[in-house]
Amino acid sequence: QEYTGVKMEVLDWSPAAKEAIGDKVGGRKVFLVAATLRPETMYGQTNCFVGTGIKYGVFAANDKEAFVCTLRAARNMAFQGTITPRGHIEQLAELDGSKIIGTKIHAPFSVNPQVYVLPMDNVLPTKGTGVVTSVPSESPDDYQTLMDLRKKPEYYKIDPAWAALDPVPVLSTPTYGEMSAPALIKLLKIQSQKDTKQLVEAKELTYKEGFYNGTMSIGEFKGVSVQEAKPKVREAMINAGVAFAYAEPEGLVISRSA
Ligand code: ZZB
Repeated sequence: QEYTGVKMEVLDWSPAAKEAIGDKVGGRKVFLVAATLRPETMYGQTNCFVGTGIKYGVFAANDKEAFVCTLRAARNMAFQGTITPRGHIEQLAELDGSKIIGTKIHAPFSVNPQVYVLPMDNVLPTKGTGVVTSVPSESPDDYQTLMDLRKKPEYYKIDPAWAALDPVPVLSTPTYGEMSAPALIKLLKIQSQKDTKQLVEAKELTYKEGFYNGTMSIGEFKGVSVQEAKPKVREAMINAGVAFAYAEPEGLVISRSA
C-alpha cells in the first residue's frame, strides 16, 4: 500500500504528554505522522485520531525533527530512508495513545490549520502509522466517531471544544452530493462507531464514488476530477515539505508485529 505520510506539527502538548516527554526530544520539532490514502481530502481535516490503547513512540527522524507513530511504522520509515540514518531507529520517548488526547496540532493544507487529537475505538495498531487524520465529510468512520464524541464527551474524556469543528466539504459526487460520509451514515442507518460492518461498506461506497465520479470543490484543483487531483495534491504536499511517501509492506511486517 502506498500511503501519504502527513506531518502534523505539535503546537501544544496535552499536560499528560508534556509530562511524559519532558526534555527527551531535545530541540527537535515534533510531528504526529498520519497515514492517508486520500491526500486530496486534506483540505477538510477537522481533527486527528489515535487509539487510546495503542503505544506510540516519539522517534528521531533526524537532528531537527521527531515523529510520533507506532514502532512498526517507524521501522518501515527507517527502511524507506524517511527516518535517518537508514535502517536505524532511535526512540526518544514512549506515549500511550490516551496521553496524546487533547494535544493541539497543525493540519497542513486544511482550511482549519489548528486541530485537536481525539480518541477513536477502531484505530488499528497494525495499519499505517496508528495516527489517522480525520476528514468527517468524506470518511464515514471519521464522521461517526466525531458524532459519538460530541454526544458523549464525558464518557470519552474529552473537552467538547476539541470536537467543535464541523465537517468541511472537499469534493462533490453525483450520488452523495457535497458530503459523502454523512450521507452514507444516514443511508446505511449507522448509529455508532461500533457498527463496524456497515462502516466498512460505507467506506467502500464512499471511496469508489469519490474516486470515479468526484470533482474537487476546494483548493488549488477545484473543478478537477478527484482521480486527477489526488496525485497532484499529494505532490504539492510533498513539495511543501509537509508530507512524504510511506509504503506499507504487505504481509511480512504486519504479521511479525501482530
Ligand atoms: C484521511 C481520509 C479521508 C481517509 C477520507 C479516508 C477517507 P483502507 O482503505 O482501509 O486502508 N486509516 C489509516 N490508518 C489507520 C489505522 N491504523 N486504523 C484505522 N484507520 C486507519 O483505509 C485507509 C484509510 O483508513 C486512511 O485514509 C485513513 O483515513 C484510515 F475521506 O485518511 B484516510 C472513504 C474513506 N475516506
